[in-house]
Amino acid sequence: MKNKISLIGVPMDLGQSRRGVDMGPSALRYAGAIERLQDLNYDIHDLGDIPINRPDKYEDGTKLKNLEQVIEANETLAEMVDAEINKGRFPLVLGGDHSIAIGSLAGISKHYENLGVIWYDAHGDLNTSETSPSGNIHGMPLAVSLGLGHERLTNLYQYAPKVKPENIVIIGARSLDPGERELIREMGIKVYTMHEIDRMGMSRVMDETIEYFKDRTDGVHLSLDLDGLDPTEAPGVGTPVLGGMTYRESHLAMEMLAESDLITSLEVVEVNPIIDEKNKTATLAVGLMGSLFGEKLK
Ligand code: Z70
Ligand code: MN
Ligand code: MN
Ligand code: MN
Repeated sequence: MKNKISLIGVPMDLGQSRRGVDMGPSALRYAGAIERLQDLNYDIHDLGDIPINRPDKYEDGTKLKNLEQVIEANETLAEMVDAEINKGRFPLVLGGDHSIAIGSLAGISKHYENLGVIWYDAHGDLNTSETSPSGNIHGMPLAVSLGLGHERLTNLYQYAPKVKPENIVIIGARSLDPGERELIREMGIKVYTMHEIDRMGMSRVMDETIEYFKDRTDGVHLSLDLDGLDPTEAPGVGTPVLGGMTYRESHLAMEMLAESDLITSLEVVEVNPIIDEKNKTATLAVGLMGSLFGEKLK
């Protein structure tokens, strides 16, 4: 892992309908994100939070919600991430709802021939404008990055696609819409559902994931959606889904990724302090960042 990290906050909640995820960057900062990494001797450059324009009226219904604002925020983010990688720094993006992965991946992927993506999430986020049951853009970023969906999203930062289906591993899925299942089948996307995690154990899931990425990718982006964890341990998320990955499984996953030295960028998304219990979820997220960045007990 590079020892220079650039931190970018994206206080945006417009990719879905529940307010509060826009406070994610504050909650993660308050939980000690920067100090945690400084204690591990990283050189952290905090670029602050990017400005987000709110719509005059929050959109609802099932068409793409707040499309203009989501595009604008993601364009800004893509430029910033791109610039930080050019300076030789590791981009760490704090969200915000998961629609910000569109901008992260747009800024990151042009630096790689074969960017691997680990999608740690209860959801597949593989909906398109056609298959989305909600119109929430946070349910679409992985499809968008594959080049599927609204043209202004897929072509953000003027290139598409950002990732290849064979370079994606989804971990923790337990809430997939019919259109998403079809896409997973059609494209042969590798998914470890909760069923597989239960059967195989997280240790083997991560061994396989690391082995899978080792030779085929030249960088790996970890997209960490806190709703991948069980809501008893991570209650402060917009869309809690029962039966998720535990605190211990998640720490093990991060520690194994740290050992593998494969991860080249990270985003932490969907922390909603409004519905959290005393910042429990942000604190958990910061702990996971500690493990990912090499924290050891001895
Ligand atoms: C559903 C949709 C989603 C995150 C919820 C939910 C998607 N599949 N993604 N929370 N992070 O509306 O597309
Ligand atoms: Mn997600
Ligand atoms: Mn999710
Ligand atoms: Mn740890």
